[in-house]
Amino acid sequence: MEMLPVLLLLPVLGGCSDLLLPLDCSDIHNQPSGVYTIYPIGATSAVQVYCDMDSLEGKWTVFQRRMDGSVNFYRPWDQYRLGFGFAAGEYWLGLENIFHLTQRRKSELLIDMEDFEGNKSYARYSSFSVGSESDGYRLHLSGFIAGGAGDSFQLNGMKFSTFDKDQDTWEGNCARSFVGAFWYSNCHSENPNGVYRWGADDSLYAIGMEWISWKGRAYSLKAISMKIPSALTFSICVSGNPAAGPGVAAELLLQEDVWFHHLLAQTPSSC
Ligand SMILES: *[C@@H]1O[C@H](CO)[C@@H](O)[C@H](O)[C@H]1NC(C)=O
Ligand SMILES: [Ca+2]
Repeated sequence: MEMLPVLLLLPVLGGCSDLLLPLDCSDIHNQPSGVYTIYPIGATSAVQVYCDMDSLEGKWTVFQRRMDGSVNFYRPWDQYRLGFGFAAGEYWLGLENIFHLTQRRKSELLIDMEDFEGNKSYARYSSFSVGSESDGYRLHLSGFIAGGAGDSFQLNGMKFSTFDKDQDTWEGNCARSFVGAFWYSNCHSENPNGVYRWGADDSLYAIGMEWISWKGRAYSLKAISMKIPSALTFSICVSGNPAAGPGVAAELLLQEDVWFHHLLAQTPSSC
């Protein structure tokens, strides 16, 4: 039964060297958590990300990360579209990259959080994707799975807003009023890209890095990161004849009747 996918794959193998490049952290094999280069939109789209290989079942591509307040997240639309920050520290991967990563495969979303006393929790969603720029990078989110933090992220269907591009459903400007950028409605119960405020502080309303179903309005988290997992994939050997030398491994994944495929950078020894 391995023959069918092989036949489907063969016509595209020649001359497609960019198929060797990792599209996301699920293509980084047998490596610890850390910074890696991925190519979410093809060979010219190199971008550094932090790959979290330790949370839950492992291999999560981190697209948003706060941990020490070292990067200013109050930024305009263009920077949220293209990304900013440092993969080893705090960063936003960019809406265009997130759009492409979540178009390629239906994805889960994991949001890990930590307070200033080392307490940790998470929220997880079984279905997450982001629409195209022409659709305002609209959020598609459903399937809440409890992880202690509660379901504050109830913004399915919202477009993304920055202070210079108001696409929220409020008459005011949520990004400007709450000093962040997000899929605001009118306006938020969580503010992962808000101001880094070092814990409990109710002197200014709702501008901190909040997740209110865990810590309420007046607490700004120590750390938060948003990440998408590896897909359900399987590997095959395309030419596994021992007399002809080592085989070439390819990864296939099937989503909504479309085969996605690329060659693996490292061929497993079983090939
Ligand atoms: C951390 O968890 C402990 C035990 O549940 C709790 O008493 C404490 O208030 C928490 N810390 C913060 C900053 O919320
Ligand atoms: Ca508005």
